[in-house]
Amino acid sequence: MTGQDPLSRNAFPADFTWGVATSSYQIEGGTKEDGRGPSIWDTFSGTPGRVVDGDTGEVAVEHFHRYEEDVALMADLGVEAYRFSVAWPRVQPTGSGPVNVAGLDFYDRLVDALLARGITPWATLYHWDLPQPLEDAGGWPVRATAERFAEYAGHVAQELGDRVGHFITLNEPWCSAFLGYGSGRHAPGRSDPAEALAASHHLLLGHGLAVETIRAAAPTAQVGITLNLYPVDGAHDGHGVADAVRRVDGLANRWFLDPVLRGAYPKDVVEDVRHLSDLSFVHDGDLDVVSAPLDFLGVNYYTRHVVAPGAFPGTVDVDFQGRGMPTTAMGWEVDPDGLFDILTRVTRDYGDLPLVMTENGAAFDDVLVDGRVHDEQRVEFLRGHLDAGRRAVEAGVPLAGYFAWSLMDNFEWAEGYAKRFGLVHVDFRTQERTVKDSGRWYSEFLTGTPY
Ligand code: IFM
Repeated sequence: MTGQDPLSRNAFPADFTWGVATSSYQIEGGTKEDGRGPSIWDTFSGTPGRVVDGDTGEVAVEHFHRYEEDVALMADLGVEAYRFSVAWPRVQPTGSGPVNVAGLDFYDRLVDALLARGITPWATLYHWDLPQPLEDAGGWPVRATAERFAEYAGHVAQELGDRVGHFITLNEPWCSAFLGYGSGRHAPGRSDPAEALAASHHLLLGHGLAVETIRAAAPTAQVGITLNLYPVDGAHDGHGVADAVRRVDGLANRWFLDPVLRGAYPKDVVEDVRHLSDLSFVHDGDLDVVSAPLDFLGVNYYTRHVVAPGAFPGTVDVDFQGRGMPTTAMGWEVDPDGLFDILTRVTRDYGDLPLVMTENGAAFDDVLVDGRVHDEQRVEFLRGHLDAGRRAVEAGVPLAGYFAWSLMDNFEWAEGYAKRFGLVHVDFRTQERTVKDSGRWYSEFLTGTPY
């Protein structure tokens, strides 16, 4: 960072939260330790053909055993908050019933280690690792899963709520519902649009019920949900484009924002999906539960969607297009302005709820040479997106925090270990951690001194 660089943490509110994020299945490993039960991701990744190279989270980056080293690394970097997720199958190996004390103890130790280093813990309760027995009983398309989730969330809040002040119920329910039960690209790998819609509602119902159990167990905690949001633009002005934009925005953004923040599903999307489902799984009173008041909204931002009508005019087919802009290793266009657009849009359309960027980051094809990773593209990505965040604050968005995704390279779901998102490089053979140039940059941005 140079003296002339206008981007500085001083451009953000003084009490802004600065952190890094991870999730349980992506980093922990130790999938059979201390009584942890199987999750849908153990089953899915253990099924040939589901994940690139047959990778699984069985070992991941051994955070389960190396958490103290990882917490020390965060402290060295000057990170002030850590967003991690709790693995439900560690806490309740079958997804219901009594707490597995040994499993929950892991998070006790982690939280204590964070606090000892002055790092504020933010706990996400569901980042996609549903206990397999609950999937066997029907999974998220079944209403009872929402009730089980709320019970589990209450147990965790009861145990950690004396030290954890921020709970996030769900991470990216769009992915759980539509990738898990719609496209089948994620666990549990089912492809049924009606089930995906039912899953989306039961995830949101589980969120609302969990807000109640968390608040009962930890009355002073701040509670929120994290959504993956995208600005949606038309590829051109041609016929049908505006409707493609409306439909994609409807399912990607409004299908989650509206029930949580307005207590209703968007009417136009209800019409769009009527041929797939009559939505009879939405019971009277559900939306009051789903729209329980929150303390913040978590926003994960990676890119913008640019759409046009698909090859079959008159159908719901939509074509996602590129604009020839630089992309990350995931093929996602790097578009910091999209972050400004989505943050200002949420505030304009949904009011002044504090927003927290709970994930933002990029995969690139990093190379480790002589103990360094010169990931200049990721440095530019962070700089550009933080500057977009700064502009959003200037424009009046009540932005309260930023968590870089991710602390370290990890298991990138269906992409296995082929995509690296970390500020810290991990040698997946030796588990050696090496801070990348982007981690050094973020550290200097936070602390004002070179790493
Ligand atoms: O790695 C994921 C994370 O688990 C959820 N949000 C997007 C990230 C990058 O794909």
